[in-house]
Amino acid sequence: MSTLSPSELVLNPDGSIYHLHLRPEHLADTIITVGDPDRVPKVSQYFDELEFSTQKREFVTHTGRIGNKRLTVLSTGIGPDNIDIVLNELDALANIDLENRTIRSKKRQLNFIRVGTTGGLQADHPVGTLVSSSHTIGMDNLLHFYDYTPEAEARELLTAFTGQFPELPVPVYAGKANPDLLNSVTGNWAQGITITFPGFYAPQGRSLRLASRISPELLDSFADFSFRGTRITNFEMETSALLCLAGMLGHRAISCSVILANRHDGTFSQDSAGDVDRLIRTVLEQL
Ligand code: R1P
Repeated sequence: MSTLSPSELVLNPDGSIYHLHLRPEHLADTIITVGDPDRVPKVSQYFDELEFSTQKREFVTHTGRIGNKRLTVLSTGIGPDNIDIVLNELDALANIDLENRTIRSKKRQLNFIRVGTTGGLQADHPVGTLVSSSHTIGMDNLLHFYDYTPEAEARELLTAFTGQFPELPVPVYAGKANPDLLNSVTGNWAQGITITFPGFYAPQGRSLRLASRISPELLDSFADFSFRGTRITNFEMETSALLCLAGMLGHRAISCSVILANRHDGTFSQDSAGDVDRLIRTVLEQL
């Protein structure tokens, strides 16, 4: 059996995985990912018991229990590049024997639930709307570095999207949420396609002092796209990487967000802390 070299599988002197600073026993099967490190205690405040916490760089981790359910909540920081680190390192904790540096034959499946903030696209989704992502379109480049073969429905979505928008400035990819996990978030959610961008400013059409090469008109016209009756609901910076990498690794993932900004009417939430807290409580109740 081949072993992973120290340069490939990088461990800290205490045996923890390099960036996240976690050992296998610190990881629950269900992992809530949040962008903001300060959002981790805002989730774990609802735990009945906190058993472990640590931080390295922007990666803050709390593991604990609500009732009998063991949960890990972990901050990823901003962007798909960080999701690359988080997904690979958490999967290594679950599915690689770190002492022998070998991949385990029996695989452990993890559940990932992103709890994030987002920009809404549709007129009927005001700030404060909760969104679950049924599908994702990646305008970031992360999955182009992997041998990613989307399933048939994601391929159809990609064909439809690139057919309607042939002048996109970058190559894109598509993926979908795990349907079983997606069905567990029910009730007052808007469900739709999430577009993930590799930046907050020019990639999402914002121009402060530097002009964006992606026109606001093109971004606005994404609101008119629909795939099998499902519209594009929101823009953010992690979902494509999370859903697609989790699927490739045999894990289950969904992305849940609250709309803090709405592109259609130019509004921003007057109570972002309250909106995020409502998202957290809704997800924890429905898990
Ligand atoms: C940008 O402000 C950040 O907020 C959104 C975006 O995806 C990006 O990470 O999500 P989080 O609030 O979860 O970080």
